[in-house]
Amino acid sequence: MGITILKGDITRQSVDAIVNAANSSLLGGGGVDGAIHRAGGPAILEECRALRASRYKDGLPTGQAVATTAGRLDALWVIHTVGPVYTGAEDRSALLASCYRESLRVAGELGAASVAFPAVSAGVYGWPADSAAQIAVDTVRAAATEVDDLRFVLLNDEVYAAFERAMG
Ligand code: AR6
Repeated sequence: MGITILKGDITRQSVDAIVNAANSSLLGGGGVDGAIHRAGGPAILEECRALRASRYKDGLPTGQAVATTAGRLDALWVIHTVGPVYTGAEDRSALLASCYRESLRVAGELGAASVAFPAVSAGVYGWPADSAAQIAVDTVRAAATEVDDLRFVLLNDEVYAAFERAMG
């Protein structure tokens, strides 16, 4: 698998699947979630609502992932995952790692060969950039996956620099 890091807006990527740093409601929000729904259009929210009415009545649990259409994005699917909110009081690293593993598992089920990831939890959810980047890079490197083109697409300069360090 090739792993690359890119600076910019993930909604501009042309890939099989774009991963969304969602919240458990699956009904949208700010940050990358807002950008994906805005750029992809209402078809994504429609499928999210259907998921809430069926498989995820209580919302998508933290650390899990689920796919929908990508609407008008230049992708086939959006894979929604819910990162943990950062807290110094408890180590939630395993949940953050799970977001990457589960997103790759879903990508594998879909047959996605190229996947773009944002820095899950590194925005509104407050995860320190270096730690978020290290967990992301270590987890995807360790994953058994069919995905052969994996891109981290990072809007924030500080987060991009953290991923550069984590890539080594
Ligand atoms: N392309 C790439 N990265 C982006 C983009 C973009 N268009 N927009 C923001 N980022 P966040 P979280 C970066 O807050 O921390 C939402 O309201 C951003 O700079 O989007 O997991 C959800 O609904 C940061 O580095 O996600 C949840 O309620 C990274 O994406 C909550 O925020 C993640 O920041 C999730 O918080």
